[in-house]
Amino acid sequence: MPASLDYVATMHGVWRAGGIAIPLNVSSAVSELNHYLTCASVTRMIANGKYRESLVDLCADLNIELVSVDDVISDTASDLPTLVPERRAMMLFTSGTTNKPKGVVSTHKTISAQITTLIEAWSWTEDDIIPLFLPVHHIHGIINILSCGLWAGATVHLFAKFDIPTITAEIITGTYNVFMAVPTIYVKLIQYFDTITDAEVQKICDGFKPMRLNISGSAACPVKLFNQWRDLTGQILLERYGMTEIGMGISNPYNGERRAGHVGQPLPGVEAKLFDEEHNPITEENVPGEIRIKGDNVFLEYWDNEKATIESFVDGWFCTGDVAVIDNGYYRIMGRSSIDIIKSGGYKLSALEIEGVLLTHDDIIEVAVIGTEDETWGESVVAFVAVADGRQLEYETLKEWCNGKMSSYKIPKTLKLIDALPRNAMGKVTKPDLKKLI
Ligand code: MCA
Ligand code: AMP
Repeated sequence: MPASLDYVATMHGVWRAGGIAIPLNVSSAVSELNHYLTCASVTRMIANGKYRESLVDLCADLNIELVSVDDVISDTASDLPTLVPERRAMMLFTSGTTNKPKGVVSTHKTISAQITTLIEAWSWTEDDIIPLFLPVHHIHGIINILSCGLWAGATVHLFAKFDIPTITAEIITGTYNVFMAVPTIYVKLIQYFDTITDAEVQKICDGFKPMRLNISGSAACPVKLFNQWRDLTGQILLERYGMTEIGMGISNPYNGERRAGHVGQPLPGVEAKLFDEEHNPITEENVPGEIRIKGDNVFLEYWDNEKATIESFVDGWFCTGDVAVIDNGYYRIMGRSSIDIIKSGGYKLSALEIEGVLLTHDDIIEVAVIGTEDETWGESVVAFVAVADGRQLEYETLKEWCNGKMSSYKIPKTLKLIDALPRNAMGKVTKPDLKKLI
């Protein structure tokens, strides 16, 4: 379900009944859903309308009971179980450096910690009104906006998608006092300003001006964007850093200096430290290391994947794979330790997962996927492909072939045909060499 009252009722129903809620992406391809449902051993799928229709065959194949919200919603509450905070509550699928996304399991305790931290740090109150137009199968939409809003008794306006004219119409009338989005959304708003009159732009910027808070996160906010947004709206963006496995970890302050290009300091209740490759903590400023996190906000486990869970912790610290420095007291993210993780439009993508799909194409014999810098999307997906002798491959044909095999944001935006992929002496593809070819 997209963001809707049915979504909220279902999520809370599953939680109160002691189940594990697994919110899924409404625009997933069937093969992606198949992986999530099988991996998570899902027993029951709740979907409405056209989404329900499209799931009939898949659920039948996987022996999953498919019901609509109306089938399960009731006026009279049954006796509900008493839940211990350690009970598993939610599983979100996230890409990593393995081929297929993994299920990140959080407990009621994890979720409560993630929410209460933000309520305190960002001064949520019941007077807040916020739009939710981000997808509701990720932390940003589910925890930072929806759950914090409900916990605080605030008002959350639910939108099934990010539709600029609809949302800006509300902003003009001063409906909202808090706004949270990924950097791509701010870029898209600024691009939209080029398509409307100056007077209309002014009205929208005047709607942003009195808000108490504008937040950017899920991907790096370029300094240029930070400055553009301040010049247009007077809003000093609060940038923060998070991850599916930890919720939010590090944030610029609500009161105090919000520094462009930096993500601030650990949130209340969250321990963060940088470590070098030998697992030694780094204490000096401006020395890069991996961000590691401890706290009640950290997830319980990767579902049914003990090996991955064990490997992602060292001495009780969760290893994020993000590299940062501390620069004059604030964390500054330098990038990720793996070239195979791409952040595009705020979505975390696995190059290996996309390569796995492309390799099923009859004409493709070799493929390597990388992310390149992109002003709108943060990073954009590029596929280097070697085709079989005598075969041709056009970008448009490949794009069409990809439809239905992966969500649209994973489909490569650029195709580079190449005779053979560059490899090192060990035969491993050297992706940094590919970056130089762009
Ligand atoms: C879509 N398109 C893209 C991409 N996505 N092109 C390049 N790169 C992309 N990533 C293309 C489509 O193929 C289509 O092209 C056209 O853009 C419109 O597609 P549509 O899906 O309608 O795009 P949109 O609605 O404008 O989507 C942009 C979006 C969306 C609203 C920014 O990407 C989004 O909601 N992102 C947020 C994801 C998020 O919530 N991440 C948080 C994860 P054509 O027309 O040619 O077919 S949680 C997280 O990261 C942690 C915990 C954290 O810190 O928050
Ligand atoms: P996800 O797995 O979708 O939760 O994505 C989490 C990843 O998003 C992190 O590991 C970071 O690489 C990235 N990320 C989130 N917030 C920021 C930020 N403010 N700056 C840079 N990267 C970020």
